[in-house]
Amino acid sequence: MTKNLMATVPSQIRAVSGRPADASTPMEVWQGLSSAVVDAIADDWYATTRAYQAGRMEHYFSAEFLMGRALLNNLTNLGLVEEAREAIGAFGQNLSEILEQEPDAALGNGGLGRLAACFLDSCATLDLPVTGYGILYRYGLFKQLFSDGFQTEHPDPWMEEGYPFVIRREECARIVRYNDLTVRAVPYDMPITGYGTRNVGTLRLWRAEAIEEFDYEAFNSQRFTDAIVERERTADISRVLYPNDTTYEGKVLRVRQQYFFCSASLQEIVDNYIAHHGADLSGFAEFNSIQLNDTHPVLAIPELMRILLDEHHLGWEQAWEVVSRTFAYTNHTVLAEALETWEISIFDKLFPRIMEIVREIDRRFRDDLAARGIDQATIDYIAPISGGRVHMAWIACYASYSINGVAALHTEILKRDTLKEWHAIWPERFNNKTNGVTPRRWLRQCNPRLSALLDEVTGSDAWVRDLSALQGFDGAATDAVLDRLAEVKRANKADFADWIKAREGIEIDPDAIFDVQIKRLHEYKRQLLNAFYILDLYFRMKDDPTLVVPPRVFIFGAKAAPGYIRAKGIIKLINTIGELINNDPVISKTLKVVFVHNYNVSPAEHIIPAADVSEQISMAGKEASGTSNMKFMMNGALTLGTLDGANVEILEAVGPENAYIFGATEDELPALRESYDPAWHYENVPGLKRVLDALIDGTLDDNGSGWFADLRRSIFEATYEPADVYYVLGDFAAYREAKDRMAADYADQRAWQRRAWINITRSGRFSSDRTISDYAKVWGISPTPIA
Ligand code: CR1
Repeated sequence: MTKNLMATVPSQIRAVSGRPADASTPMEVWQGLSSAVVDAIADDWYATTRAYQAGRMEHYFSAEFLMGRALLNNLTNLGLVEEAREAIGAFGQNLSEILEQEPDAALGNGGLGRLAACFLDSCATLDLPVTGYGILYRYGLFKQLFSDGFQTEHPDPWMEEGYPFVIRREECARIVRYNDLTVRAVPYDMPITGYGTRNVGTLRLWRAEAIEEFDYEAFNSQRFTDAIVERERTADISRVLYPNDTTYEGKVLRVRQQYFFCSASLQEIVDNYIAHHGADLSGFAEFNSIQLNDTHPVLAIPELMRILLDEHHLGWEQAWEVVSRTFAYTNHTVLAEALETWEISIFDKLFPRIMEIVREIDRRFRDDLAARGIDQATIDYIAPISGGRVHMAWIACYASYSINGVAALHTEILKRDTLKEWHAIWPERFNNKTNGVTPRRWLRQCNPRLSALLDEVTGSDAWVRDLSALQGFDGAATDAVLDRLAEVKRANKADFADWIKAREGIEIDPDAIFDVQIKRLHEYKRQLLNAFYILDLYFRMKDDPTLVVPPRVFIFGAKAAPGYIRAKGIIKLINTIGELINNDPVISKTLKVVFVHNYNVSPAEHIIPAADVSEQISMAGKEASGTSNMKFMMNGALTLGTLDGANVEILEAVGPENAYIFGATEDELPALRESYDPAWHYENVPGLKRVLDALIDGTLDDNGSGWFADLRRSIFEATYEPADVYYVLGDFAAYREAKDRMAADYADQRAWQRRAWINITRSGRFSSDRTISDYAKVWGISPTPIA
């Protein structure tokens, strides 16, 4: 059982700091309290690991786990928040301040990585035998600062000061071999607690280390640099997360990373199988299944083939039979850039044997499909090797027993479009798993006021483990409850205003509408559309000072991939519009623009509980699911969005009267595009001319970068893609109408609160517990509680 923190915390802090708890720094208090939490769960963690190893297990392979902070999450799950507060309060420390000491474990880019983190939380809560496998990046996603409104990137050495929530398991180290390099993979395990259970799951993150610390010979003979070169080349493998979810750089290193964690993880899984079920690996898939989170871990497929063929001497057919019953693949995007392919030369250089296996998979694939009567053009298109490149998604589709998309619409697009050739041959492999988010972090933990209200209204905290239970309280929205809901939101907004003042130096009015768009910066997500609206509203107010405009704060948070100049241009544009508006003595009384720098998991925990409006405005068909839309809904914000990704299902859940849906739909777009002329919209749609001209007429200053003119060109000129490829001007009028209407509707606070309530009570199907229960069926695993 969990230990008494009152007793353990002071000694843990002393052990960390080497001085009395009341003389320790806040960072040391965080370290000590965190160690006390690890101490409290250690026995249960060990018991859970043992219990899982013997049965059927699911292994979640992902290059990204965007975990965020761990301490409060663990305290929340273990029901120890108050006890921790007291334990450190006893020597004058304040829990909220201590929690702020913790760095975010930003081992992911965005939605894909955060989804993996939510999934682990749900697996733990549901007592499911699932382990996550990834890389212990020394540098997480870059830290973002703004300089003159431009994004600058800075390293994020998140573990530098020590991090009690990962434990090095020296004894479980593995050797990973490349043609030109052999390295040690040392696992660091992170405990994953669940809510209302003693089970503690594991995230295993591999760190690359040199076989020998350094070449002593070289060092002794005064060749100091030579001595450490090899060590650094090895450390490169787990040095940095690729700060990019669309196009890739540093290809060889990236492929090395992918192979690194796949190989180490598989070695361990195979050895565990042998330890529990004997040396005959033909039964491997009875006890193991591996989920491939996008294409980044697809090298696990040829690597498992290699292990089975070369180390355990199975025949090809037998090995392939095992492999094709082991893997399942999730696709997370329809953007062509993200279907990874690699030059054959990279594989030849790094691991010729893996390449040989891929060639054999390709050869047999071609025979297999020819025998099925598939035409040669199709075979050439979806073969594992084509055009001198290895196609990771095609290998995944061929080897996997299950292929899924992440929202109903996305899965339909995969079947109809992105993966249609595969669907035609193996329709039974395809299934949908609409994403979800954990209500522990994204409601219980980040919104204690709303949580308390839900406990009160529902009579218990059962909703934290079963969010769908809230649906039964649709009708509980009496005036008294709605008054409370309004108080909760108002208090959250006031807290957020304080946080923003301290963090960004901007004052905002808690009574204004908080209208939020937080997500990676990408053209398809259309932050530009939002920016155009704001600028247009500014001009409308300038032109007509009598115009009645509800007070609003437009809040953004977004990182752009460092090489994605156009995305960086949009950041600069929003910051420049913000400067214009926030410094205008009249307009700033009604409007403010806030760009939260270095957006990450923990800022999201401050922003989401305070939001009124959730901007989900991607061009229809492009956002595979979205997950912030779910977090906002759970916290009582209304969706302003297109019929894209999971918005479609949110709309289904809440009904059209409780969301604002606008714009061209995915099935309308092809026809609309045929006759689409951005220039016509520019001339004829109210507001657009002024906004687009402001990009080049001196109204907005891009500091000579030329980036605003480039944004304008992207709207009018076809380059390697059609003009305004994301239909920003096409949807502008509908967006403006919906957003104006929404702002006007806000005035009727009672009606607004009622709709917010419905959003909260209907959010049950967007709990990652529901998603994971669906996956558990595909995985063939069942709850394995230790208590
Ligand atoms: C999608 O863009 C989705 C997450 C999680 C992202 C987003 O819509 O919610 O995955 N895809 O499924 C991605 O990052 C590389 O692809």
